[in-house]
Amino acid sequence: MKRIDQISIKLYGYDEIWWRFCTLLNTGGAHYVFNALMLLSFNGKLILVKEETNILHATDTVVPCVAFTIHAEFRIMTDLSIFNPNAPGNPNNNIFGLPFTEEDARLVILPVPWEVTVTCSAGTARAADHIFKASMHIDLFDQDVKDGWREGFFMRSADKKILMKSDYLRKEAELYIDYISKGEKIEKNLFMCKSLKEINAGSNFLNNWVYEQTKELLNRGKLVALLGGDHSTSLGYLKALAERYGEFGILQFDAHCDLRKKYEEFSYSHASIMYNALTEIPAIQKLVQIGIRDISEEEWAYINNSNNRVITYFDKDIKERQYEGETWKKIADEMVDQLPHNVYLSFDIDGLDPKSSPNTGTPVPGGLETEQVFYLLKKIIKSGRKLVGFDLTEVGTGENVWDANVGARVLWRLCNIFIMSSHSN
Ligand SMILES: [Mn+2]
Repeated sequence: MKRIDQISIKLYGYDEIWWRFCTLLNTGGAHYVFNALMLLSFNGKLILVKEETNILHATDTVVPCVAFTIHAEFRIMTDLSIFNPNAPGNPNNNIFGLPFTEEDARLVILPVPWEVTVTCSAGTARAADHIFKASMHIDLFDQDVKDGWREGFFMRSADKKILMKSDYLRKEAELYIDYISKGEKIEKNLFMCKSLKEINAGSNFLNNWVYEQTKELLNRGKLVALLGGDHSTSLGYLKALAERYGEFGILQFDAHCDLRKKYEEFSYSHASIMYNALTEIPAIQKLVQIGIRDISEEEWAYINNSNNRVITYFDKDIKERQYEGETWKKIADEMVDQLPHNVYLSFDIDGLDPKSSPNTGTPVPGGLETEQVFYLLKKIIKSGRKLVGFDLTEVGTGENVWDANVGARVLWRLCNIFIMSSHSN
């Protein structure tokens, strides 16, 4: 621990460097102080501050600064020299048993405990807690990204108020879905009208909440992963990303198109996430869907009228091409070519074969294998494209730990791939 009396600093430009410096002020990392020269290390990079030249130098980026004086106490950053990555996961640490704080972590996972509009079986609102427990059993060695975790992964705890709101509205939604599924008219029943209004207002609230949370994390320079909850939860994050990056494309692994306009009269149903994203966010240039095996007539028409904004690789077509001798490499290369430079990954776990997620909300036979998916993601990064964010949604919570185990392992690989992408672009 080193004590420094005072710090204040003003900088021009380079938000990320500025944020990193603020993080250092808040959480630590000052290593040497000699008069007006300060050496800081952060994420393995050296930041050098010199008063006399008013220059902040971080690796190869030079940022002009107007002035600074020093006045603060620094804590030492997460010290990995005392952390044994080969030991069993410590549940007193954070996700994957890692010892990082949010401030120190490069990648922050935001759980969104929400499942108001799920169709068949509920449970995914509690997936993050189950995944957290299952994540303790993961070995911290990734063959593709060996030291990715050293940059810090951190998961926030699930917001209890959001979960309570989801539970309450879910009960209303169950009654409502039961009512309309029998062909009853909503207008005839005042209670159902009121329920529908409340659910749609709740979804609006949730979308704004996710937007605010993710925007704040992005502004602090974090890599952000969203962990559902049902698939509707990512809309606010997509809006925050559009503001930050401008144009981007979505790569969606899913059994369903999620292109329904107002499914069951819910404005923000899990079955409408991609329809809503494409409608409300013009910055989304392209949607590439993979593994789809459940589609309505309305969605089929939407895709065909989308002017190639939506490209859908149906599970049936992928498999038939493979049965005819085409390789996954060839098909994956073609998928990569469809994507623009910035890519957001929306990973609905039901895109995988249901053996991987038997308790997901709306399981459908068929689907993708985990390694098939990771192979494609690595190809996207090798192509020079940039992963700007991802969500993992619809992970079920059954009586055994299988769904959470798969969810944790998929999340681990995705976090590492996200780090890999952040280095290569
Ligand atoms: Mn979905």
